[in-house]
Amino acid sequence: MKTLVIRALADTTLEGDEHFTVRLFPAGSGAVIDPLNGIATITIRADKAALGIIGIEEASRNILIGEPQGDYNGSAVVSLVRGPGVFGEVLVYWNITPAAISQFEEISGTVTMRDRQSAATITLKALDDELPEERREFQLTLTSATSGLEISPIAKHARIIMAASDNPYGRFSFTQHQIMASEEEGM
Ligand SMILES: [Ca+2]
Ligand SMILES: [Ca+2]
Repeated sequence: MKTLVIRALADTTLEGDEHFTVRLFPAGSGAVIDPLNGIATITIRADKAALGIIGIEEASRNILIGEPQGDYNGSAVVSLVRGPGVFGEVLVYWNITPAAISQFEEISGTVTMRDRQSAATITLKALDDELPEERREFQLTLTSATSGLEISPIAKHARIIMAASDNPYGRFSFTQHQIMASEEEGM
């Protein structure tokens, strides 16, 4: 019995799992390689940081959303970024607090990022009602993620501002539609 040692070299590149095979070849005449056991598969395990760090993109940390009105459908997009490691499929969970179920179509969810995917989005949708409401603030938080995927502590939250809706201060209108004034009267 002979032992063959294969050593992996450390490099500075972030890499995911890598697989390759080692095959035995007969060196001279007479040597016979067992066709069933002549191949070994080798896996170099991914770097520890290969899954990366995930966070909310800086431009998405203040989001304005409102009830659907006219051409606006009531949605807003929160962008997520992952890096420098982008290897492996990962999941990240988010929620909105306070949990106002009547305000958003979804107040929690999961985002999947595939192997080598570095960006993803969460689409929020405000629900329409007839209630006059003042502007309110919510917080979206990345709550947890696949083990090994780190959530950036500085990019964990986004401030969600729900615009005032349905005339919270009442509707103002003129009681008189034509107001006549002349320059002379003011003199
Ligand atoms: Ca409304
Ligand atoms: Ca409303």
